Amino acid sequence: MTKTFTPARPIWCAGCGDFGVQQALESAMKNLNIKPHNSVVIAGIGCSGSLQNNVRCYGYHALHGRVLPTATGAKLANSSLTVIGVGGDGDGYAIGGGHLVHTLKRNPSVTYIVMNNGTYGLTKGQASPTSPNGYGENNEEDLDPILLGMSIPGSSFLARGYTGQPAQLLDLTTSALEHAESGRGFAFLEVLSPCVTYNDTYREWRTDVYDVEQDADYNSSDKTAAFSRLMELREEGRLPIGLLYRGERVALEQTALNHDFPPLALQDIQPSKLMDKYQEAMKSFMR
Ligand SMILES: Cc1ncc(C[n+]2csc(CCOP(=O)(O)OP(=O)(O)O)c2C)c(N)n1
Ligand code: SF4
Ligand SMILES: [Mg+2]
Repeated sequence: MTKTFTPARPIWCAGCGDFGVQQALESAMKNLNIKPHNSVVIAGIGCSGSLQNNVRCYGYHALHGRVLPTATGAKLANSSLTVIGVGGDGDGYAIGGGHLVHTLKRNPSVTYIVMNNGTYGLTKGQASPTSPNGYGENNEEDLDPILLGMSIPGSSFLARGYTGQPAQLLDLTTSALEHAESGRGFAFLEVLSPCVTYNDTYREWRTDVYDVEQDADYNSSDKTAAFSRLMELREEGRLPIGLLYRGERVALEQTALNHDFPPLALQDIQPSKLMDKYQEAMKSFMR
């Protein structure tokens, strides 16, 4: 039990953006008084996935690309738990891309932070879905996961931060956690988090980012207008950051759970006590 709460030291390269993501997450959890014994960080495979080793709460290293189904299962099993998914662009948008679509659609009250560095850092720099056309041998256009989220009617919280703007990143991380904590659904926060070893984008992202919070005309609660503006910004080669969309949708745990019973994790499910029910169920299958 003690070991569960003993964070390890980060193993990232000096200057990796992921340090900033961890800093923002830890500060936001502290500011919101989220307790270690009531929170879990579920991580994907990649450099970014090692974040769960470093944070003082429960941690789980999921199968590659399976952060979101694991996180959704944890939330449904114990809806009072703070569930935070973290991972990289390869984990979340390539092998895990289908799960992102369905989680945006289902809207469980889980926070998901993707450290987007436009590369597979851990495996030494192959192209990911967010790598630009021309990165290495990549000749495909890149995916914009925020625009993907905007196109899904069930999505309720979409934001993008940048590790080069740490104060805003802390605000966005706090807002994302608050959205999920208040049972309003899935909070998707993509963070531009440069890989200084295989794809050092600090210089270009510093000039490409466009902070919608400095734009008085940007309305993050009007999905249609926001979607259209984000498309325009993309065509202009800009990278929008800030709170990009927040709306009201019913959260998955409100509809998927039977609220007459406590959450599964809090029920007494000792197999020995359930033997009669088990045998009864087995008999019904044999009829
Ligand atoms: C099933 C499976 N396929 C491929 C791999 C190899 N692999 C390990 S991490 C990774 C991608 C990591 O990229 P990303 O999620 O962007 O994380 P980063 O290291 O950039 O933070 C891949 C393809 C694996 N571990 N398991
Ligand atoms: S290889 Fe890149 S993503 Fe991985 S720790 Fe180093 S800088 Fe970070
Ligand atoms: Mg990556």
